[in-house]
Amino acid sequence: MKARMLMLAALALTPIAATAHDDAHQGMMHGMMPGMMHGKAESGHSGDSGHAQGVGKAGDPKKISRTIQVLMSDDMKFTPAKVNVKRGETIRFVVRNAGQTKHEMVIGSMAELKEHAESMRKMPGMEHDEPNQVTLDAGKSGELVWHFTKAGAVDFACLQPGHFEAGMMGKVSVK
Ligand SMILES: [Cu+2]
Repeated sequence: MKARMLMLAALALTPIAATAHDDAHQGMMHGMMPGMMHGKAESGHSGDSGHAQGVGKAGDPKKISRTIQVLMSDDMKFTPAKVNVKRGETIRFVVRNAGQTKHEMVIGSMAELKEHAESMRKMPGMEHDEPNQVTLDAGKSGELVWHFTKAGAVDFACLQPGHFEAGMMGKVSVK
């Protein structure tokens, strides 16, 4: 009876040992994972933040690299519609609405701008006071200070209802 108990105990121990081994193995794997995860998380993070910061961020008005004049007109155009900047530059856009209707300059990714234009269509008159945009009544001038942190293309558009759809957009090429 005792021997049988021991046998059972021994049999019972075998799977436990195997499990323990697996656990240890997994533990080792797990021990390796943080490094792997870290690398993965890091690249994922930089990818994410790269997406989020891909267009740059609000610039410090005290650290202006250059000023660029931008004209907005009723023919649904930004002049210039193509702007070249260097990576790391903080640009002060001095924007003037030369038209008879309200226009705005909004900086963002094309996906963000499309989404924003969509909600503007649903809720006309929806006004924002965000650092990535300047909304101007006819004849008014305003400023937009933007820090271009990443090389690539950054889009801008007028999201007044119908304007984006009419092609009122431009592109900043960051090199
Ligand atoms: Cu417009």
